[in-house]
Amino acid sequence: MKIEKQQIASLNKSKKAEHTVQLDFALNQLNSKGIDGHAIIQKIKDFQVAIPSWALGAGGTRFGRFSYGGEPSNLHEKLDDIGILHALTNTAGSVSLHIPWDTPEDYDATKQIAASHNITFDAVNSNTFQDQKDAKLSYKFGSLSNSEDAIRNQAIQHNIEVAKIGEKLGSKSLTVWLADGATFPGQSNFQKALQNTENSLKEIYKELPLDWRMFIEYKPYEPNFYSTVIQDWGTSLMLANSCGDRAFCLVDLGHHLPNTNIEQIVATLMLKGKLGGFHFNDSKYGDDDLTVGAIKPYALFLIFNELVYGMANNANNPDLAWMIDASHNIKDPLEDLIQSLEAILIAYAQALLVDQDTLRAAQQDHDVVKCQEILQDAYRTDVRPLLKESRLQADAAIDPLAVYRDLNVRENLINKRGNDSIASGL
Ligand code: PSV
Ligand code: MN
Ligand code: MN
Repeated sequence: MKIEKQQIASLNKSKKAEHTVQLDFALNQLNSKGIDGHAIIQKIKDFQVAIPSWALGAGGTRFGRFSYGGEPSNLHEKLDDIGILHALTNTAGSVSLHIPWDTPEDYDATKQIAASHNITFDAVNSNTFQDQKDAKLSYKFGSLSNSEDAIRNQAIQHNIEVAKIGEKLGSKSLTVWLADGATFPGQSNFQKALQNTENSLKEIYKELPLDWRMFIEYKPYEPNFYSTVIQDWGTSLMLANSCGDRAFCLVDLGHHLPNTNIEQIVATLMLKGKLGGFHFNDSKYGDDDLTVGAIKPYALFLIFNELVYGMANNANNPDLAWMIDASHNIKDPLEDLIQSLEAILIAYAQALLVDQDTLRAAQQDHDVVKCQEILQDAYRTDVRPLLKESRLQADAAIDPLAVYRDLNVRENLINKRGNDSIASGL
Protein backbone atom coordinates (compact mmCIF):
# COMPACT_ATOMS: atom_id res chain seq x y z
CA MET A 1 0.00 0.00 0.00
CA LYS A 2 1.31 3.44 -0.93
CA ILE A 3 -0.17 6.73 0.24
CA GLU A 4 -0.34 9.30 -2.55
CA LYS A 5 0.29 13.00 -2.01
CA GLN A 6 -3.18 13.88 -3.33
CA GLN A 7 -4.83 11.70 -0.68
CA ILE A 8 -2.95 13.56 2.04
CA ALA A 9 -3.59 16.96 0.44
CA SER A 10 -7.31 16.41 0.28
CA LEU A 11 -7.47 15.30 3.94
CA ASN A 12 -5.29 18.28 4.93
CA LYS A 13 -7.92 20.64 3.52
CA SER A 14 -10.35 20.08 6.38
CA LYS A 15 -7.64 20.94 8.95
CA LYS A 16 -6.19 23.96 7.23
CA ALA A 17 -8.35 26.78 8.63
CA GLU A 18 -7.85 25.72 12.23
CA HIS A 19 -4.14 25.17 11.60
CA THR A 20 -3.67 28.66 10.17
CA VAL A 21 -5.17 30.26 13.28
CA GLN A 22 -2.98 28.17 15.60
CA LEU A 23 0.14 28.79 13.54
CA ASP A 24 -0.39 32.56 13.50
CA PHE A 25 -0.79 32.53 17.26
CA ALA A 26 2.38 30.46 17.75
CA LEU A 27 4.47 32.57 15.34
CA ASN A 28 3.33 35.82 16.98
CA GLN A 29 4.07 34.45 20.42
CA LEU A 30 7.60 33.47 19.33
CA ASN A 31 8.07 36.72 17.50
CA SER A 32 7.36 38.69 20.66
CA LYS A 33 10.25 36.80 22.26
CA GLY A 34 12.53 37.57 19.32
CA ILE A 35 12.42 34.00 17.97
CA ASP A 36 12.13 33.33 14.25
CA GLY A 37 9.48 30.59 14.09
CA HIS A 38 10.10 30.02 10.37
CA ALA A 39 13.73 29.06 11.04
CA ILE A 40 12.51 26.49 13.56
CA ILE A 41 9.97 25.13 11.06
CA GLN A 42 12.80 24.64 8.58
CA LYS A 43 14.93 22.76 11.13
CA ILE A 44 12.02 20.48 12.00
CA LYS A 45 11.44 19.84 8.31
CA ASP A 46 15.07 18.76 7.86
CA PHE A 47 15.14 16.44 10.87
CA GLN A 48 15.09 12.77 9.87
CA VAL A 49 14.87 9.76 12.13
CA ALA A 50 15.69 6.21 11.08
CA ILE A 51 13.08 3.54 11.66
CA PRO A 52 14.47 0.17 12.72
CA SER A 53 13.25 -2.69 10.58
CA TRP A 54 12.37 -4.62 13.74
CA ALA A 55 9.89 -2.05 15.04
CA LEU A 56 7.24 -2.55 12.40
CA GLY A 57 5.58 -5.56 13.94
CA ALA A 58 4.19 -6.37 17.38
CA GLY A 59 7.16 -7.04 19.64
CA GLY A 60 5.69 -8.88 22.56
CA THR A 61 7.31 -9.72 25.86
CA ARG A 62 8.78 -12.96 27.16
CA PHE A 63 5.28 -13.82 28.34
CA GLY A 64 3.58 -13.63 25.00
CA ARG A 65 3.04 -11.83 21.78
CA PHE A 66 -0.23 -10.51 20.43
CA SER A 67 -0.13 -10.06 16.70
CA TYR A 68 -1.48 -6.84 15.30
CA GLY A 69 -2.37 -8.17 11.88
CA GLY A 70 -1.05 -6.97 8.55
CA GLU A 71 2.53 -7.02 9.82
CA PRO A 72 5.27 -6.93 7.18
CA SER A 73 6.83 -10.35 6.69
CA ASN A 74 9.74 -9.42 4.45
CA LEU A 75 12.14 -6.56 3.85
CA HIS A 76 10.17 -5.04 1.00
CA GLU A 77 7.00 -4.91 3.05
CA LYS A 78 8.95 -3.31 5.88
CA LEU A 79 10.17 -0.62 3.48
CA ASP A 80 6.59 -0.09 2.32
CA ASP A 81 5.52 0.48 5.92
CA ILE A 82 8.28 3.02 6.47
CA GLY A 83 7.16 4.61 3.19
CA ILE A 84 3.72 5.08 4.76
CA LEU A 85 5.27 6.68 7.83
CA HIS A 86 7.46 8.95 5.74
CA ALA A 87 4.61 10.03 3.47
CA LEU A 88 2.53 10.99 6.51
CA THR A 89 5.21 12.60 8.66
CA ASN A 90 8.14 13.58 6.39
CA THR A 91 10.38 12.53 9.30
CA ALA A 92 10.97 8.82 8.68
CA GLY A 93 13.40 9.16 5.78
CA SER A 94 15.63 6.20 6.53
CA VAL A 95 15.69 2.61 7.69
CA SER A 96 18.08 0.76 9.95
CA LEU A 97 18.43 -2.90 8.98
CA HIS A 98 19.25 -5.84 11.20
CA ILE A 99 21.28 -8.61 9.59
CA PRO A 100 20.64 -11.51 9.03
CA TRP A 101 16.90 -10.80 9.51
CA ASP A 102 16.86 -8.27 6.65
CA THR A 103 19.50 -9.60 4.27
CA PRO A 104 18.24 -8.56 0.81
CA GLU A 105 17.61 -11.24 -1.78
CA ASP A 106 17.74 -8.79 -4.65
CA TYR A 107 19.75 -5.66 -3.89
CA ASP A 108 18.56 -3.68 -6.91
CA ALA A 109 14.92 -4.36 -6.12
CA THR A 110 15.45 -3.41 -2.47
CA LYS A 111 17.16 -0.17 -3.43
CA GLN A 112 14.44 0.63 -5.92
CA ILE A 113 11.66 0.17 -3.40
CA ALA A 114 13.49 2.29 -0.84
CA ALA A 115 14.09 5.01 -3.43
CA SER A 116 10.43 4.97 -4.46
CA HIS A 117 9.61 5.95 -0.85
CA ASN A 118 12.53 8.42 -0.55
CA ILE A 119 14.10 6.22 2.09
CA THR A 120 17.86 5.90 2.58
CA PHE A 121 19.77 3.20 4.46
CA ASP A 122 21.01 4.25 7.87
CA ALA A 123 23.25 2.20 10.20
CA VAL A 124 23.22 -1.57 9.76
CA ASN A 125 23.01 -3.70 12.89
CA SER A 126 24.80 -6.97 13.45
CA ASN A 127 23.30 -9.79 15.46
CA THR A 128 25.51 -11.93 17.65
CA PHE A 129 22.96 -12.26 20.42
CA GLN A 130 21.19 -15.19 18.76
CA ASP A 131 22.44 -18.35 17.11
CA GLN A 132 21.49 -18.36 13.47
CA LYS A 133 20.06 -21.43 11.77
CA ASP A 134 23.25 -22.80 10.21
CA ALA A 135 25.73 -21.31 12.66
CA LYS A 136 28.67 -23.57 13.43
CA LEU A 137 29.33 -22.17 16.89
CA SER A 138 27.06 -20.88 19.63
CA TYR A 139 26.96 -17.44 21.26
CA LYS A 140 25.41 -18.83 24.41
CA PHE A 141 28.45 -17.69 26.40
CA GLY A 142 29.26 -14.55 24.45
CA SER A 143 30.33 -13.42 21.02
CA LEU A 144 33.01 -10.75 20.67
CA SER A 145 34.02 -11.33 24.30
CA ASN A 146 33.97 -15.12 24.18
CA SER A 147 36.90 -16.96 25.72
CA GLU A 148 37.14 -19.15 22.61
CA ASP A 149 39.03 -17.77 19.62
CA ALA A 150 36.87 -19.54 17.06
CA ILE A 151 33.65 -18.12 18.46
CA ARG A 152 35.05 -14.60 18.60
CA ASN A 153 36.24 -15.00 15.07
CA GLN A 154 32.83 -16.12 13.85
CA ALA A 155 31.30 -13.01 15.45
CA ILE A 156 33.98 -10.74 13.96
CA GLN A 157 33.40 -12.18 10.49
CA HIS A 158 29.66 -11.70 10.88
CA ASN A 159 30.13 -7.99 11.64
CA ILE A 160 32.43 -7.58 8.64
CA GLU A 161 29.85 -9.33 6.48
CA VAL A 162 27.09 -7.03 7.79
CA ALA A 163 29.13 -3.99 6.78
CA LYS A 164 29.60 -5.47 3.29
CA ILE A 165 25.83 -5.90 2.96
CA GLY A 166 25.30 -2.34 4.18
CA GLU A 167 27.85 -1.05 1.71
CA LYS A 168 25.89 -2.49 -1.21
CA LEU A 169 22.83 -0.55 -0.02
CA GLY A 170 24.57 2.75 0.62
CA SER A 171 24.76 2.56 4.42
CA LYS A 172 27.65 4.36 6.07
CA SER A 173 27.71 2.94 9.57
CA LEU A 174 27.65 -0.23 11.63
CA THR A 175 25.98 -0.43 15.04
CA VAL A 176 27.28 -3.06 17.43
CA TRP A 177 25.14 -4.01 20.38
CA LEU A 178 26.38 -6.99 22.34
CA ALA A 179 24.41 -9.17 24.71
CA ASP A 180 27.72 -10.48 26.08
CA GLY A 181 28.02 -10.72 29.83
CA ALA A 182 27.43 -13.09 32.71
CA THR A 183 24.34 -14.15 34.57
CA PHE A 184 26.16 -15.39 37.66
CA PRO A 185 29.15 -14.18 39.68
CA GLY A 186 32.30 -16.05 38.80
CA GLN A 187 30.95 -17.10 35.42
CA SER A 188 33.44 -15.03 33.45
CA ASN A 189 36.67 -13.15 33.94
CA PHE A 190 35.78 -9.43 33.64
CA GLN A 191 39.21 -8.35 32.44
CA LYS A 192 39.56 -11.05 29.81
CA ALA A 193 36.01 -10.48 28.52
CA LEU A 194 36.65 -6.74 28.12
CA GLN A 195 40.06 -7.29 26.55
CA ASN A 196 38.62 -9.80 24.09
CA THR A 197 35.82 -7.38 23.20
CA GLU A 198 38.28 -4.56 22.61
CA ASN A 199 40.46 -6.72 20.36
CA SER A 200 37.44 -8.01 18.44
CA LEU A 201 36.04 -4.52 17.88
CA LYS A 202 39.43 -3.39 16.59
CA GLU A 203 39.45 -6.24 14.09
CA ILE A 204 36.01 -5.20 12.82
CA TYR A 205 36.92 -1.51 12.76
CA LYS A 206 40.02 -2.27 10.67
CA GLU A 207 37.86 -3.80 7.96
CA LEU A 208 35.27 -1.01 7.73
CA PRO A 209 35.31 1.21 4.63
CA LEU A 210 37.15 4.46 5.34
CA ASP A 211 34.01 6.57 5.06
CA TRP A 212 32.19 4.37 7.60
CA ARG A 213 31.58 4.89 11.29
CA MET A 214 31.20 2.31 13.98
CA PHE A 215 28.70 2.90 16.80
CA ILE A 216 29.21 1.04 20.06
CA GLU A 217 26.01 0.69 22.08
CA TYR A 218 26.01 0.04 25.82
CA LYS A 219 23.43 -1.41 28.19
CA PRO A 220 23.67 -2.21 31.90
CA TYR A 221 21.82 -5.52 31.99
CA GLU A 222 19.60 -7.92 30.05
CA PRO A 223 19.79 -10.58 28.75
CA ASN A 224 22.55 -11.16 31.27
CA PHE A 225 21.54 -10.24 34.79
CA TYR A 226 24.81 -10.14 36.69
CA SER A 227 27.12 -8.24 34.37
CA THR A 228 27.28 -6.93 30.82
CA VAL A 229 30.64 -6.44 29.13
CA ILE A 230 29.75 -3.05 27.57
CA GLN A 231 27.66 -1.87 30.47
CA ASP A 232 27.87 1.93 30.33
CA TRP A 233 28.95 5.01 28.40
CA GLY A 234 32.39 4.96 30.01
CA THR A 235 33.12 1.47 28.71
CA SER A 236 31.70 2.39 25.31
CA LEU A 237 33.87 5.53 25.19
CA MET A 238 36.97 3.62 26.20
CA LEU A 239 36.36 1.08 23.44
CA ALA A 240 35.57 3.75 20.85
CA ASN A 241 38.77 5.58 21.75
CA SER A 242 40.85 2.47 21.39
CA CYS A 243 39.32 1.64 18.01
CA GLY A 244 39.93 5.05 16.45
CA ASP A 245 38.52 8.30 15.09
CA ARG A 246 35.58 6.72 13.32
CA ALA A 247 34.30 4.78 16.31
CA PHE A 248 31.65 6.45 18.48
CA CYS A 249 29.36 5.81 21.41
CA LEU A 250 25.69 5.15 20.89
CA VAL A 251 23.20 6.24 23.54
CA ASP A 252 19.96 4.30 23.76
CA LEU A 253 17.62 6.07 26.16
CA GLY A 254 16.43 2.78 27.69
CA HIS A 255 19.93 1.54 28.44
CA HIS A 256 20.45 3.24 31.78
CA LEU A 257 19.67 2.39 35.34
CA PRO A 258 16.69 4.33 36.74
CA ASN A 259 17.29 8.06 37.31
CA THR A 260 20.58 8.20 35.42
CA ASN A 261 21.25 11.73 34.22
CA ILE A 262 21.28 10.96 30.50
CA GLU A 263 21.52 14.61 29.45
CA GLN A 264 24.81 14.87 31.30
CA ILE A 265 26.12 11.79 29.49
CA VAL A 266 25.12 13.40 26.19
CA ALA A 267 26.95 16.60 27.11
CA THR A 268 30.10 14.73 28.15
CA LEU A 269 30.24 12.63 24.99
CA MET A 270 29.61 15.59 22.71
CA LEU A 271 32.31 17.62 24.43
CA LYS A 272 34.70 14.81 23.55
CA GLY A 273 33.34 14.54 19.98
CA LYS A 274 32.36 10.93 20.60
CA LEU A 275 28.58 10.79 20.43
CA GLY A 276 27.68 9.04 17.19
CA GLY A 277 24.22 7.58 17.44
CA PHE A 278 21.05 7.89 19.39
CA HIS A 279 18.21 5.44 20.01
CA PHE A 280 14.93 6.98 21.16
CA ASN A 281 12.36 5.25 23.34
CA ASP A 282 10.91 5.77 26.80
CA SER A 283 10.82 3.74 29.97
CA LYS A 284 9.59 3.61 33.51
CA TYR A 285 11.85 0.85 34.83
CA GLY A 286 14.47 -0.48 32.42
CA ASP A 287 14.83 -1.11 28.71
CA ASP A 288 11.05 -0.90 28.38
CA ASP A 289 11.17 0.34 24.77
CA LEU A 290 7.97 2.36 25.16
CA THR A 291 6.72 5.11 22.87
CA VAL A 292 9.06 8.12 22.96
CA GLY A 293 7.80 10.79 25.36
CA ALA A 294 5.15 8.52 26.86
CA ILE A 295 6.60 8.55 30.37
CA LYS A 296 9.22 11.28 30.81
CA PRO A 297 8.75 14.05 28.24
CA TYR A 298 10.60 16.64 30.37
CA ALA A 299 13.65 14.38 30.57
CA LEU A 300 13.51 14.04 26.79
CA PHE A 301 13.43 17.82 26.47
CA LEU A 302 16.45 18.20 28.78
CA ILE A 303 18.33 15.64 26.69
CA PHE A 304 17.46 17.54 23.52
CA ASN A 305 18.58 20.74 25.16
CA GLU A 306 22.07 19.22 25.50
CA LEU A 307 21.93 17.79 21.98
CA VAL A 308 21.01 21.18 20.52
CA TYR A 309 23.76 22.84 22.56
CA GLY A 310 26.24 20.20 21.42
CA MET A 311 25.22 20.48 17.76
CA ALA A 312 25.83 24.24 17.95
CA ASN A 313 29.02 24.18 20.01
CA ASN A 314 30.88 20.91 19.44
CA ALA A 315 32.07 21.09 15.87
CA ASN A 316 34.31 18.09 16.63
CA ASN A 317 31.25 15.89 17.15
CA PRO A 318 29.86 14.39 13.93
CA ASP A 319 26.26 14.69 12.77
CA LEU A 320 24.23 12.27 14.83
CA ALA A 321 22.49 9.14 13.57
CA TRP A 322 18.98 9.34 15.03
CA MET A 323 16.87 6.24 15.38
CA ILE A 324 13.76 5.07 17.19
CA ASP A 325 14.40 1.83 19.06
CA ALA A 326 11.02 1.00 20.52
CA SER A 327 8.83 -2.05 20.67
CA HIS A 328 5.06 -2.23 20.46
CA ASN A 329 3.15 -4.73 22.46
CA ILE A 330 -0.40 -3.45 22.55
CA LYS A 331 -0.50 -0.60 20.03
CA ASP A 332 -0.56 -0.61 16.25
CA PRO A 333 3.21 -0.36 15.55
CA LEU A 334 2.74 2.30 12.87
CA GLU A 335 0.54 4.45 15.10
CA ASP A 336 3.07 4.05 17.89
CA LEU A 337 5.89 5.15 15.59
CA ILE A 338 3.88 8.20 14.49
CA GLN A 339 3.48 9.13 18.16
CA SER A 340 7.21 8.63 18.77
CA LEU A 341 8.18 10.78 15.81
CA GLU A 342 5.87 13.53 17.05
CA ALA A 343 7.36 13.39 20.56
CA ILE A 344 10.90 13.60 19.18
CA LEU A 345 10.12 16.64 17.08
CA ILE A 346 8.27 18.36 19.93
CA ALA A 347 11.27 17.95 22.24
CA TYR A 348 13.66 19.08 19.51
CA ALA A 349 11.58 22.17 18.66
CA GLN A 350 11.23 23.10 22.32
CA ALA A 351 14.97 22.76 22.83
CA LEU A 352 15.53 25.06 19.86
CA LEU A 353 13.47 27.70 21.71
CA VAL A 354 15.81 27.83 24.70
CA ASP A 355 17.33 31.29 24.92
CA GLN A 356 20.92 30.11 25.15
CA ASP A 357 22.48 33.55 25.68
CA THR A 358 20.15 34.49 28.52
CA LEU A 359 20.64 31.05 30.04
CA ARG A 360 24.44 31.45 29.94
CA ALA A 361 24.13 34.85 31.61
CA ALA A 362 21.79 33.51 34.29
CA GLN A 363 24.20 30.62 34.94
CA GLN A 364 27.04 33.10 35.22
CA ASP A 365 24.99 35.12 37.75
CA HIS A 366 24.11 31.95 39.66
CA ASP A 367 20.46 32.89 39.21
CA VAL A 368 19.16 29.37 39.64
CA VAL A 369 15.52 30.40 39.55
CA LYS A 370 15.94 32.20 36.25
CA CYS A 371 17.79 29.22 34.74
CA GLN A 372 14.84 26.99 35.55
CA GLU A 373 12.36 29.58 34.24
CA ILE A 374 14.21 29.76 30.91
CA LEU A 375 14.17 26.00 30.42
CA GLN A 376 10.58 25.56 31.51
CA ASP A 377 9.35 28.48 29.44
CA ALA A 378 10.66 26.67 26.36
CA TYR A 379 9.30 23.32 27.54
CA ARG A 380 5.85 24.73 28.20
CA THR A 381 5.50 26.30 24.77
CA ASP A 382 3.07 24.54 22.46
CA VAL A 383 5.19 23.91 19.37
CA ARG A 384 2.73 21.57 17.66
CA PRO A 385 1.58 24.22 15.12
CA LEU A 386 5.23 24.48 13.97
CA LEU A 387 5.39 20.72 13.45
CA LYS A 388 2.12 20.80 11.52
CA GLU A 389 3.37 23.60 9.32
CA SER A 390 6.66 21.80 8.63
CA ARG A 391 4.67 18.79 7.43
CA LEU A 392 2.28 20.85 5.37
CA GLN A 393 5.19 22.51 3.59
CA ALA A 394 6.60 19.05 2.82
CA ASP A 395 3.29 17.71 1.42
CA ALA A 396 2.90 15.47 4.46
CA ALA A 397 -0.07 15.30 6.82
CA ILE A 398 -1.05 18.12 9.16
CA ASP A 399 -2.32 15.39 11.48
CA PRO A 400 -0.59 12.10 10.53
CA LEU A 401 -2.48 9.92 12.98
CA ALA A 402 -5.88 11.18 11.77
CA VAL A 403 -4.93 10.61 8.13
CA TYR A 404 -3.63 7.13 8.97
CA ARG A 405 -7.00 6.30 10.49
CA ASP A 406 -9.08 8.08 7.83
CA LEU A 407 -7.33 6.08 5.12
CA ASN A 408 -7.89 2.81 7.03
CA VAL A 409 -4.24 1.94 6.58
CA ARG A 410 -4.17 -0.95 9.05
CA GLU A 411 -7.35 -2.49 7.62
CA ASN A 412 -5.82 -2.29 4.14
CA LEU A 413 -2.62 -3.93 5.34
CA ILE A 414 -4.56 -6.72 7.01
CA ASN A 415 -6.57 -7.29 3.82
CA LYS A 416 -3.38 -7.50 1.82
CA ARG A 417 -1.11 -9.44 4.17
CA GLY A 418 -3.54 -11.30 6.38
CA ASN A 419 -3.94 -11.46 10.12
CA ASP A 420 -1.09 -13.83 10.89
CA SER A 421 1.89 -12.31 9.12
CA ILE A 422 4.90 -12.01 11.40
CA ALA A 423 7.74 -9.54 11.16
CA SER A 424 11.16 -10.88 12.10
CA GLY A 425 12.59 -8.94 14.99
CA LEU A 426 13.04 -8.56 18.67
C1 PSV B 1 18.46 -4.72 22.83
O1 PSV B 1 18.41 -4.02 24.03
C2 PSV B 1 18.28 -3.78 21.70
O2 PSV B 1 17.03 -3.16 21.92
C3 PSV B 1 19.40 -2.77 21.56
O3 PSV B 1 18.91 -1.55 21.99
C4 PSV B 1 19.74 -2.75 20.11
O4 PSV B 1 19.88 -1.47 19.63
C5 PSV B 1 18.56 -3.43 19.51
O5 PSV B 1 18.20 -4.37 20.48
C6 PSV B 1 18.82 -4.12 18.22
O6 PSV B 1 19.88 -5.03 18.29
MN1 MN C 1 19.11 0.27 20.94
MN1 MN D 1 17.38 -2.01 23.96
